[in-house]
Amino acid sequence: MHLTIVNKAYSSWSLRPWILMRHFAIPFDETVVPLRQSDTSARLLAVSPTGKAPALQDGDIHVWESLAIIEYLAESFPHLAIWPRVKAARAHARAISSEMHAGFMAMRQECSTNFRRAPRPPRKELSADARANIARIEALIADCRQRFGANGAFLFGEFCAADAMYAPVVNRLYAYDIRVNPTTKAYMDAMRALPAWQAWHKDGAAEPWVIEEYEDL
Ligand SMILES: N[C@@H](CCC(=O)N[C@@H](CS)C(=O)NCC(=O)O)C(=O)O
Repeated sequence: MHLTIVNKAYSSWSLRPWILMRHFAIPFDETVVPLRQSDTSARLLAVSPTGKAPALQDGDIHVWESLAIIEYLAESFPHLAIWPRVKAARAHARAISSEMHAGFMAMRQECSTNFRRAPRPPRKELSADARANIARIEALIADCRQRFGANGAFLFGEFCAADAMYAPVVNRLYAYDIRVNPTTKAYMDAMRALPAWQAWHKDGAAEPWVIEEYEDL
C-alpha cells in the first residue's frame, strides 16, 4: 500500500490513517507532498480526485478521504481490531469519528495542527465556538473512557480508529496549551506516548517547510 500525505508538521487529515497504519504495523510506503509549492496541486490531483491528502493506493484501488481510507483498512485487515469488536462500542466509535470528520471547525481554524509548536496559548483569545468545540471533545473523551475504556488508556480501551480520528486534537490541545481536565490530560499522555505518535512528531519537527500562516496563530 502507498499513502500520500502532506506536511507532517501541519496536516491533521494525513495523520489519521498514517498513525493507524503505523500503530497496527500495516506495511506501507509513503510520499509526503509539501503544501504551498508550485507542484502541490498537480501532485495531489495525480493520486486523489479532490487534490487533497491523505490518499491511499493499493494496487489498482485508489481511496481518498480519511474516513474512507480507515474503513478500507478495517475491511482489508479484519484480523486487526481497527474498530472496536463490540457492536455498541463500534457504533459509538463510528459516530464520534463522523462527528470529528464533519465538525469542530472553529477549533480547527483557531488551533491549527502544528507538530513543531512549543506549547503556548493562541495569540488571539479563542472564540466561543472554539471553546464549545473543546468542551464537546472533553465531554466525549470522558464519556468514552467511562463507558468503553476499561481495558486500556484510549477511548475504547485499546487504540482504535476513533483514536486515530482524535489524534490531531491531542496535538492542538497540547500545542496551544489549552487547560484540560485530568481525564483529557491522561488521554493526551497516552496518545503522546505511542511510538507511532512519536515517529510522526519527529518527522514533522524535522521538515524544512514553514507556513507562516500556521505559525502565526
Ligand atoms: N475531508 C478530507 C480532508 C483532506 C484535506 O483537507 N487535506 C488537506 C491537508 S490537511 C490537503 O490535502 N490540502 C491540499 C492543499 O491545501 O493544497 C479527508 O478527510 O481526508
